[in-house]
Amino acid sequence: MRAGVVIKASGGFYYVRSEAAVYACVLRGRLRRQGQQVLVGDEVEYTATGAQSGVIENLRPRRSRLVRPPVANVDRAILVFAVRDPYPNPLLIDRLLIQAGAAGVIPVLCMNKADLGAEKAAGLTSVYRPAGYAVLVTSAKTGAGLDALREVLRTGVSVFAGPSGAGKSSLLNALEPGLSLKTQAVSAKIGRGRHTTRHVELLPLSGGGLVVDTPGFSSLALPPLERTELARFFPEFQAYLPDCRFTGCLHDQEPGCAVKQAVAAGKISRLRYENYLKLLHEVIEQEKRKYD
Ligand SMILES: Nc1nc2c(ncn2[C@@H]2O[C@H](COP(=O)(O)OP(=O)(O)OP(=O)(O)O)[C@@H](O)[C@H]2O)c(=O)[nH]1
Ligand SMILES: [Mg+2]
Ligand SMILES: [Zn+2]
Repeated sequence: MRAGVVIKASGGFYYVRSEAAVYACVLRGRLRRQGQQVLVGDEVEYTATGAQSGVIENLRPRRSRLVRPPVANVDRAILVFAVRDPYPNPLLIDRLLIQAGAAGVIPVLCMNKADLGAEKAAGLTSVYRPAGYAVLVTSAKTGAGLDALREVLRTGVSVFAGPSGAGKSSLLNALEPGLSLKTQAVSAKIGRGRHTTRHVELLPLSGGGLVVDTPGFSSLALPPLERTELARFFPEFQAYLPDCRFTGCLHDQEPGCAVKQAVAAGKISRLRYENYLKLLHEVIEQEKRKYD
């Protein structure tokens, strides 16, 4: 039996890619009867029934699973924000970083449209790199930073996410002109692009790696978290957590909080800490709703 990856599902067929060829496969009846769900990104075993057709016999265990977009075995999330048009919202950046972390996916921040504001890109880089994140600065327009991005994407499966109009599809087109993904100018009136990207598909890059383009969004809820878990998703807090006076410290109003001391000493970005507090209160509200 051969092995491959499902790159697309459409019209009852699963398109399985294996050794640079693509097979339109159906599910073996046994799997269908079991109600087996097959996701884009699933690694499957199949038998070929023709040069371009086959039958899926087995699913390999999933390493991870994203709910939105629904993709299995994602290795990393490329979180694309523009330095402007639209302006980046740091709270949305932090939400996406937490969601990636909670889903077991490695986040890579990509500050795009650097041609429109190098200082803004540098400013955000100086917040997020010391916090422990990989940050790329790119321009789909000038090609700046694309080699570094290509290098990051070279292995495994990467999902592009971020607000509408940030340039996700443009970056992918610049990396791989053959993709011809639809892009759309950011509407001056509403300050953000219309959603131009729809179905989920893994796109192979000629330099290696599979990528998923997704439609942008402007707001996002946190995954269900306990209030005490949130700080775990702030890598730069980790070194200080053992020094808080109280176990279960939420790093809010508690005395003897080592995180707050680190913020006061300039060792943790105030922007990140303030976002932490906003998200903490959101998590607490969410918990209350759950137990009401
Ligand atoms: N100046 C400049 N413009 C860019 C850059 N990247 C993308 N754009 C423009 O920004 C607009 C939106 O780009 P898209 O690639 O469609 O954005 P997207 O993130 O895919 O948007 P959705 O699919 O709606 O989520 C287009 O008009 C692009 O030409 C860049 O690096 N610099
Ligand atoms: Mg797009
Ligand atoms: Zn604390």
